[in-house]
Amino acid sequence: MSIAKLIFLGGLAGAVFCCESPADRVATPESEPPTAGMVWIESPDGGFWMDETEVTTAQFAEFIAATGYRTEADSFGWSGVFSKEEQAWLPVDSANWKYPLGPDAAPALPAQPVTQVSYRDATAYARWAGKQLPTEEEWMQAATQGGKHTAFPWGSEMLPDGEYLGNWWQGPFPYADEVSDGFPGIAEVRQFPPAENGLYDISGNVWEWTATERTATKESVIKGGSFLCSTSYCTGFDLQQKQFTAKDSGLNHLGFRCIAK
Ligand SMILES: [Ca+2]
Repeated sequence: MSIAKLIFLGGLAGAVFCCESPADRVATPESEPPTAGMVWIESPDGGFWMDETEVTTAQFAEFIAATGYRTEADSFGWSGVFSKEEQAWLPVDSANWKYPLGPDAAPALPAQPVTQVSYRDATAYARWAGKQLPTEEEWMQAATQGGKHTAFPWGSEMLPDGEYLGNWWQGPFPYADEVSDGFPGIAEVRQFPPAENGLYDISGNVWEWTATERTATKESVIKGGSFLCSTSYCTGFDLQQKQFTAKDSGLNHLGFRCIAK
């Protein structure tokens, strides 16, 4: 299985949305971030604010209500959902940010990370919020605590003292999830302790879009892994891992968080 191999039909959501640009703001540790719930990340070129959690369904709903933005999944009329029964990614009609598993399943909880958002959707949200997506390098700067911990936000051990500190898949993917971390699927944000710099869920739960592109294919780098990542497959929750995903992909294990400079 490779999420990058999913074929998502072309076409752009013809949405119009409000455009608040970061403008002239220059972020410093003493400055006010554009919204509450952001943490300061030191970096060699001056630092930036970063959302302490992945953008939630409730936050994305505010954006939709304020702008009338139409996501690419809504425009296409379907989106990608992983089926444990089929052990494959399937196109599901009317799956979207509000109903990430499709209209016949439960809606997303307000405190879940929003999913079924394309790169365009994520950047539209970010612009509306006066923010932007992090580059892969910025994401890594934040996730590794300034390079101190290169494998996991908390250090080099996957399970310090045997404890799960992120939401992923235990056991052989995609056959059996042993749910040793307590979450059989997506989890609401803040279910695990934050990293030293205050970021939650930077490893696991949902993959996160970055602003970095693989030039040859125009795909975007995604980071952090998800509840579908296991040591038997992609190990995406290891900070050194990444995947490349088509920009118009909507998937029920892919979300984002923003930064502000
Ligand atoms: Ca899990």
